Amino acid sequence: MSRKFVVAGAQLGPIARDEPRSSAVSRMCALMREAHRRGAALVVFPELALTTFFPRWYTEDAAEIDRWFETAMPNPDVQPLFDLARDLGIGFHLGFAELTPEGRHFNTAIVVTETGEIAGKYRKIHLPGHRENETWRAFQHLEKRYFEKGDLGFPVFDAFGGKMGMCICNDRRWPETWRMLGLGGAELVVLGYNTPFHYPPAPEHDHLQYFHNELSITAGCYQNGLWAVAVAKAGHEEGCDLIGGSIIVAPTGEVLARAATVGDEVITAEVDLDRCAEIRANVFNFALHREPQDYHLITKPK
Ligand code: ING
Repeated sequence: MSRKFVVAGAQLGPIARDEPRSSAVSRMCALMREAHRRGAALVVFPELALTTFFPRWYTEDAAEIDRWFETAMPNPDVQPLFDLARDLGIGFHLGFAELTPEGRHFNTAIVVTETGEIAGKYRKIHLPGHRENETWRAFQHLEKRYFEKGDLGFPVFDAFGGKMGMCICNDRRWPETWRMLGLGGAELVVLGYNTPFHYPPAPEHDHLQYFHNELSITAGCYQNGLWAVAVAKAGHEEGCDLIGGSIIVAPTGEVLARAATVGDEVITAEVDLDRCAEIRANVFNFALHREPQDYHLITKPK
């Protein structure tokens, strides 16, 4: 049985600080309809897709921070997205800020199948940025302050006829992320990102942000023989320019689709999960060629 299907990336343009979740959700519903019109079985939304990228601001007010988090998933704000997905028979990936009943804060993503079940959940492990207010920066990047490190590992789960995995934004820059998912048997990895064009610690690299985005994802796909759909929250958001560059990448590392704007935009490509074998049975046949006994430095604790 063929394991070919169309996937869509639904890139989001800026979400304003005072933009209600209902507005972001209706924008995502419009993108989901367009993805469905193009025959997609799965549509991928960005990281933290319900609100503006709030880690760009410093606050010590716990109530203000918690305002950006979801205490249940689904919840009344996102229910229209779940309902539309079930009506259209399409699955989706959604990134959001998760506040657990125990009061723990995570940068989280889920994959929901066409029947509306949550098939997979991931909590971001590589949290970039800093903890304290660093006033020398044009904007803050306080993910280490507002989120805990994810505690679910890198799950690989059954969905859409294959093995799926997730990561989130900065995770994509770390080869260990992709190898963990590859070793876990993932055939398709979906992820969202919010990546500022300006990187305050090394502004001389600003012009390389799109290159580093593609370099990280295409390498991850090729070196682990898997597909990826990577989707941006993009555009000039509350004074901060976020890169677009959403892409769909094949196990060969080839980019099959790329966003052309920094706004709301759907990109699509047909994935064939059986094509992972071209890589996994040959150049990156882990059983035959990989030598973990020589890699001890890679997994040495800090
Ligand atoms: N954003 C950025 C990312 O990893 C960053 C942070 C930007 C790190 C540029 C290094 C260079 O894409 C998130 N949300 O992780």
